[in-house]
Amino acid sequence: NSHKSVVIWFTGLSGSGKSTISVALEKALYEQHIHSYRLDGDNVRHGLNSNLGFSPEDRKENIRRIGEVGKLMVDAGIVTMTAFISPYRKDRNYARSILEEKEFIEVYTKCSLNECESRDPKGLYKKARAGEIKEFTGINAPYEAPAHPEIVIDTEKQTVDEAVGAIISYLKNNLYI
Ligand code: GGZ
Repeated sequence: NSHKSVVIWFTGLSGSGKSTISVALEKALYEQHIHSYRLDGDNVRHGLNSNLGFSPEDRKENIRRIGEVGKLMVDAGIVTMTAFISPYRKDRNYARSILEEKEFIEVYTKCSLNECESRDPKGLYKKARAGEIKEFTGINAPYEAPAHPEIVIDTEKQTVDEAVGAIISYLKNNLYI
């Protein structure tokens, strides 16, 4: 099916729903015969970026490389989703800057720290509170919410299906798909 290639850049706290929503979006795009690919911790932090940790410098380099890979994937004509915390506005804006204006859609999965911490799917907030993980985003490392994201999903109120519906509508309304 025809589409414009684009990077759909998810940003939000750990546990805010980036992965869950991007996995569901990937399925919805597949069902519409749109060639998409998802970059996440499993296929990037364990491979290309396995030499990087969570210091501000390493996160910056993590995001820089993901942005560059996203750019290559857009060149290859693929709808690309990235699901990383990407806590620094400057780093996200760098990723935005290397793409054309319409090739970067920032999706903020908005969720309070309180709610993310109560979800704690991997028990990481608990560990961070116990001092077992240093520089954990939201606990002892910052998260800078986007000022002007193209899409905001309130994951405390919207279901996964509603979130996917909102993103698909955005893509249709703006003639990406
Ligand atoms: C934040 C951490 C940390 C620290 C390990 N801070 O919930 P998860 O497990 O699956 O998602 C988090 C993931 C964050 O990696 P990103 O590449 O998305 O981060 S960034 O964009 O800031 O570079 C979490 C796990 O890795 N994790 N240590 N200290 N998240």
